[in-house]
Amino acid sequence: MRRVSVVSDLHIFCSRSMWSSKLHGIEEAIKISDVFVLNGDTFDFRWSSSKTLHSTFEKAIEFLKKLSKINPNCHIHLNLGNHDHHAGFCKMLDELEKELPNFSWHPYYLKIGSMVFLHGEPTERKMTHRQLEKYRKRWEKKKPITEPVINNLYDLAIRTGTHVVLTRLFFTKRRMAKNLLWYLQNLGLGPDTGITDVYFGHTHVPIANFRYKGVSFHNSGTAYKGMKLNILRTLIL
Ligand SMILES: [Mn+2]
Repeated sequence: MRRVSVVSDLHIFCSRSMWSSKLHGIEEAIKISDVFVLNGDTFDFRWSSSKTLHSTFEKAIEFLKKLSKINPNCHIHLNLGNHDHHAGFCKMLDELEKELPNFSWHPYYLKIGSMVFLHGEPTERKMTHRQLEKYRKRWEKKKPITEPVINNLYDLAIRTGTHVVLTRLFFTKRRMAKNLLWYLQNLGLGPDTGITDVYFGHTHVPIANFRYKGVSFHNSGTAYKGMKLNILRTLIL
């Protein structure tokens, strides 16, 4: 029996993220877990205010090193999302994986037993894995946003709750579950292969145990200001 904790969308380096106030909870979870999954958009290289991307990557690597030292018996898995999938960063993660025995990274998904962990862009629409790869490539080419106007508009949307309202309208639970299953089916990880649980993020709205076609869906929310972040816990046989 392995104890698993999952968290997603910390958006570290983005000024809207309250990740540092969640750090204590994360550390405590690592202490009592055998597996800890960072489920995508852990780092935000698009909204980062640092001068160079490389210095941001280095800070991210330091953060991961610190987490992995908290409990050597806890394996840290980093799944990437659209905000932290970057070729330069991937190279550094390869090196880190060689250096740390209790750290692994996965560009798209992680499967442990009957559970699948993925960031969750395919919640948006029916997406094949090939389409997801293209989607990530487009994100990688996007320049960091430095224009204060756009940043302020986004801040306003978060503050007034518009972000949550729009997300709930657009991403109904059933629609998200349906799209995720379609993607997993395409990957060869459909419910017929024995998958029981899907952990995802990306949409920023927490979901606990939403059942659809025999599979349970879970979303841990986000560390964005004014929004909810749950560190999800489960057991794997
Ligand atoms: Mn995302």
